[in-house]
Amino acid sequence: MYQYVPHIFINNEWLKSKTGSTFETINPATGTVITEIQQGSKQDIDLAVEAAVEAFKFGSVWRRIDASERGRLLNKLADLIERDAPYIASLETLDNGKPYRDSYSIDVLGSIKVLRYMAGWSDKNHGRTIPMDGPYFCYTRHEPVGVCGQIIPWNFPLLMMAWKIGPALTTGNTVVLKPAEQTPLTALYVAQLIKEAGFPPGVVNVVPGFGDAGAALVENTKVDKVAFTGSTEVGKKIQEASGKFNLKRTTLELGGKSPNIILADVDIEKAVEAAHFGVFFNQGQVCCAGSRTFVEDSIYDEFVERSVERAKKRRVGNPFHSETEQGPQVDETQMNKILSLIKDGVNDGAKLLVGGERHGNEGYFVKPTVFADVEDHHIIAKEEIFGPVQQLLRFKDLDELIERANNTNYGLASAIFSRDIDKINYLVQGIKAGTVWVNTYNVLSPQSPFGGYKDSGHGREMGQYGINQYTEVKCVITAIPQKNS
Ligand code: TXE
Repeated sequence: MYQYVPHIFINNEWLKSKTGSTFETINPATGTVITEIQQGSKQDIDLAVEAAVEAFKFGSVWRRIDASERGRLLNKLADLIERDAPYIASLETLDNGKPYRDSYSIDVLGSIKVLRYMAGWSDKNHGRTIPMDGPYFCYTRHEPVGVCGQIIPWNFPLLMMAWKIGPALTTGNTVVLKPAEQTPLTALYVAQLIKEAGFPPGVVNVVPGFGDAGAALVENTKVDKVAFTGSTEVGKKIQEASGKFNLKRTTLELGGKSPNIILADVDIEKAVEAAHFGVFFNQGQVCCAGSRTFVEDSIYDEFVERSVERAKKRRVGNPFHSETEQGPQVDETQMNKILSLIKDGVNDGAKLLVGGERHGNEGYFVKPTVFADVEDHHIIAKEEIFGPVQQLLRFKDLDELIERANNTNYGLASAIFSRDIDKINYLVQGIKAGTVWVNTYNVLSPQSPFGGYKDSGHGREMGQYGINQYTEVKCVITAIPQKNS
């Protein structure tokens, strides 16, 4: 069953890198090397793009198959991932460090759901006939955009692959995907399954590598669209380069500093648990993490006390143990970034109540950390920490709160916890973010759109909104001898 090699996947074949370079992928729970990966760079990316161009050529096998057949292939891929689910989940935990129970139930099962949802769209994304003025027959075709460059991060390696290839393939595009350098293993495993499912050569190509390979993909003029999930810093570079060489379509899903608003009327126990999950899930490495928790003045002290108690109980350790809630951060760089931001929090005068340091001295673990008395101007209230660090801020007035919640360059997600429907609706309209959760957090599904306002990016992924980002609308106008209604 397990045939894949950690090479570059082009035209359904495994290739060594043109430069001969390799890189190591590390187990973040121990700091030890898992294996060596062939390192793709510009030459490999260009070769992969050629394969994707060829597969997308007018009259190619892929262009001529029935739309329903694209759906069947995606369903087959989902079935193969399901068949190998325990293996893939283990690979994800080994490479990324997330608890196995999350890898299995969220990343692997979630990816299967996304692929099946997207498969269902293959023969349903139809155009329209339009009653235009004059003696004409007018209709639209929803055509694939073409060759899609897809660059994904390390926090949900498999799931991000599914979010990217699912909508691209169901609508008939071809793909060159670059996984993150920290976590290439599951994408390469799934590449093997793509071949086994029966996708024609060149339809999906996977090139592991670093930022230079990503940049080469964005700069290649034969690429029609780039879909990126990652930092806002790199997102801005991608947007710029996408307009510089040819005018590529872009969808960007970037960072966040999402407000999670807790009003005084809540069931405090449930709200504490939800806010804890909202920021600590996935070691805090979540773009939509509730990393600014605004708590109403009258319950603030109790909320702080209970949040600290909850953080103390968080089970940190070996991600393969079934009781573990929190594994290591993805790598040493991320761990050090988090520890440095914690220092900034202390220096700015926020109150560090628990955690604040490395957990153990093997691997890249950070203790669950809670800060109280955080103020809007503190660095930890402004920068994306991407770690297990909770910021508790106090508020008194709703109008002032809306202004404070929106006082950020980001606009990815937000949440409101309350039983007061009028206050909830008021806040829903005031907050600038792509998602507002009400009395829940981190709930995502293949049917509902996800994406950001402002510097959190543009475009939406998943749902029908996500499908639309992978098609061009062609308007066909044909003269007819006579018009009849
Ligand atoms: O991100 P990068 P990094 C945030 C989070 C994290 C920070 C840095 O705050 O601490 O970003 O993480 C590829 N052209 N998020 O450095 O660099 C890279 O190889 C094209 C939020 O890992 O943005 C990888 O495949 N591609 C986020 C991908 O971009 C380039 C998830 C993401 O890496 C490139 C991850 C370039 N010039 C980090 N440079 C989220 N939105 O969920 C790098 N890459």
